[in-house]
Amino acid sequence: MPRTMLFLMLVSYIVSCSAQPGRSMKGNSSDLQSDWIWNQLTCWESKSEPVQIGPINSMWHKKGVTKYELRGEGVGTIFKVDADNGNIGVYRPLDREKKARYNLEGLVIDIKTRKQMGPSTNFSVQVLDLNDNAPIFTKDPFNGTVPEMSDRGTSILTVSAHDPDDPTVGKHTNVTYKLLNNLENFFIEQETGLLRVKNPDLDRERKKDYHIIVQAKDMGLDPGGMSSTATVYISLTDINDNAPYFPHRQYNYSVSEAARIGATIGRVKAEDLDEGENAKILYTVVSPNSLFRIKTDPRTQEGLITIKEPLDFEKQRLHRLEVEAENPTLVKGRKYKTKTVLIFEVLDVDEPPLFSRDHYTFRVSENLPADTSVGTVLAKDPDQTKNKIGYSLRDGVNHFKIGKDNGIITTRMKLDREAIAWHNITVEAHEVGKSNSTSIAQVTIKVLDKNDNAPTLAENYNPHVCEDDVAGTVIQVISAVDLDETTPTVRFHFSIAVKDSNFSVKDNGNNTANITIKQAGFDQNEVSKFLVPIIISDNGHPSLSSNDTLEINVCSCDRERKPINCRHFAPLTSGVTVTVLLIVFLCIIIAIVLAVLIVHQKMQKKNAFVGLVKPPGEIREQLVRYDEEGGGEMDTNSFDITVLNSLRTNGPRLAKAVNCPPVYAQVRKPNNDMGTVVKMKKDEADGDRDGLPYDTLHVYGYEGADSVADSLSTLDVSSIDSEQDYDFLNDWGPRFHMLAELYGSDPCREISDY
Ligand SMILES: *[C@@H]1O[C@H](CO)[C@@H](O)[C@H](O)[C@H]1NC(C)=O
Ligand SMILES: *[C@@H]1O[C@H](CO)[C@@H](O)[C@H](O)[C@H]1NC(C)=O
Ligand SMILES: *[C@@H]1O[C@H](CO)[C@@H](O)[C@H](O)[C@H]1NC(C)=O
Ligand SMILES: *[C@@H]1O[C@H](CO)[C@@H](O)[C@H](O)[C@H]1NC(C)=O
Ligand SMILES: [Ca+2]
Ligand SMILES: [Ca+2]
Repeated sequence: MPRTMLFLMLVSYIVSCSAQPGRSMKGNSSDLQSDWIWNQLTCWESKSEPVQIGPINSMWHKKGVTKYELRGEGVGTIFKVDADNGNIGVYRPLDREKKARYNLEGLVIDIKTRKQMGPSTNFSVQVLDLNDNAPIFTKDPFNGTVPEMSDRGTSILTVSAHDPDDPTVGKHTNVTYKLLNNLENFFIEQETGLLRVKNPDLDRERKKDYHIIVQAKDMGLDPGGMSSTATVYISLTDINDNAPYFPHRQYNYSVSEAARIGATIGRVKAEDLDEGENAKILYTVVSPNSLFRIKTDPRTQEGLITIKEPLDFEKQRLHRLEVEAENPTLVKGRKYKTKTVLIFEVLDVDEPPLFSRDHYTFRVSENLPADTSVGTVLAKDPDQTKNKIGYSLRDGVNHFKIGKDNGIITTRMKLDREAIAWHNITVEAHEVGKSNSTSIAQVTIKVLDKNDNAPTLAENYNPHVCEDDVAGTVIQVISAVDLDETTPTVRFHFSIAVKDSNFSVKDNGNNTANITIKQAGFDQNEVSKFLVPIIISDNGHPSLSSNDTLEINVCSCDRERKPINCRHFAPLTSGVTVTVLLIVFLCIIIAIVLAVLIVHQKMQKKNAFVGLVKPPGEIREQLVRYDEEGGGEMDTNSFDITVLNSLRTNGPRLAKAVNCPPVYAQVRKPNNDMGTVVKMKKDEADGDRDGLPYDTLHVYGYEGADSVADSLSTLDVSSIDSEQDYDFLNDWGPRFHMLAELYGSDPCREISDY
């Protein structure tokens, strides 16, 4: 038995594909029952032709009766077993890097019964490594940066490669690195793959990008082995190692003198070989007291030159400007400045004429004859050509003209200060022979006053004297106005034109005067009005004066000198006040109301208002008053006059008067007691200027016998007999004209009837 085993082992060694003795000779006798005998089975990868890797043997095998069979991965394709002797063959190339070990099962099968004989055995086939893989770089390409001018040995980056072969076998995965180009600038540590700078003078401004090929090889430093390459891109980063410089010593510019303040009039550029932050440039003007400014255009790093003050060709034609440029950051640890000169040539621009002043103010007296000189304006051509200047007026040509060549403004007519006190005109200057270059100036001409207007009364005075005024009473304070300029020194003097025994004019010395009564005892029945001529003069040189006449009415007055009755009243002239108009208006309203009342009553049937009289609660107060009418027609005997007298002495409280001109003046007076009463009431009414025209009904209320109009009470009116009863309205004056027309008959016929 041991002899057989030794033999089998020898056979196994011979048929193994292993070329390395001792590796596969490991005996396996773990199977205590010794049912199976086999050696460790191994196979080299990548064998292209079939190989036998060794037998498996079982006690149960009987030649011709049983056969060997395999189960497991790759059985039938990769692995096949000889049915008689148990030899295992490999029929396909293996790849250790894909699968390093195959697990298989060996069996013994009875050929006839196809039954398994004895136990099976598990065994494995191990794939042996060959160096069939080159190292693989982890990246391709590698990118790295390093500042320019870096010292020798400055590390840039580490490349690395991985070898998939079996690291336990030889130097199959022992990778080393080397550079295939750029050996003068860079080197690589062969074991670690760390790439470093070799040349310390790498200059970004000369060459920025480097393209390096790096090789990775296995088998260590031994010759041979497998290799691969990768690319490394190295980019140099900038350091500030270049100072800016101006390509030229001098730059020339032309600039119009019309250039606006703040406008860019030129650009200058200092070059800097660096980039980004290191190429930023700061410009400064170094010429003293310059009217130029320079600043950096952040986009282009150019210097933009602007002006602080306007350029003037006529003043200075050339400007020299020294400019410095520098990096704001240090250049290789130091400050460097560079300088250049900019020359600006100012170009002439045709400028419009320039007035000696923006605004002229002249003074001229009014009333001077035409062609009086007012003043002179002056304009000049600011350009070198010094063109002749022509003048014209833009407005004010009605009153003024201007000398085309000399700018002298003269009047075209007499000026009237009282019409236009200020003339604001515009003068235009243009260069002769050119239409497009004009400029203007404002001219204000003040017209000086002359005393050419006499003073007049300030208003239409309407004074009156009262019959019981005493001597010395001031009946009116008058003042005056003057169209001429009224300065504080202007004085008006008042005097009476014809010496008068009744009135005097006393000048108060403050541009007013008092009209005073000299002697008392006026009676309007004697003289109803006075005309007092007054002279008003001013203190101009020469003095001017005017004649005015004051109309003074004589009136009977109450205790406060309020006129009650004046024979003469100022006619309604232009001096009619609003109050008077209002009163007239009220009178008309009353008349209309009255008319409406009458018409209304006329339309009532008699029996309709008979009923009205009796139930007093339903009658308005006005109607009750009508009911109080006095004795009525022919009832004079029973009429008590004292009642009326008491009413009279109780004052104007009841005597509400129409504040109208003497409308009752023409009423024909009945010649009995009632006539007296009515006259009295009428006088009261006439005299009471403040009263409202409420008295009408009162008068009606006391109408007595022989009334021409009969009772005016509307309660008594019948539509038949009232036809002719309103003729007296014609006599009531113009205020009742409308009523008279409505209800009266022809006044002339009526008068002839009396
Ligand atoms: C590396 O650099 C190359 C060339 O400069 C470029 O095409 C590539 O995109 C870069 N790769 C990376 C990962 O930056
Ligand atoms: C003219 O100018 C004067 C002074 O500037 C001014 O007081 C006056 O109101 C002006 N008159 C007119 C009509 O513009
Ligand atoms: C003028 O009249 C006013 C009152 O109306 C009086 O105060 C003044 O003293 C009078 N002037 C003279 C000079 O009498
Ligand atoms: C002054 O008034 C009286 C009446 O009061 C009159 O007779 C006389 O003519 C008047 N004198 C003058 C100058 O009007
Ligand atoms: Ca640089
Ligand atoms: Ca720089």
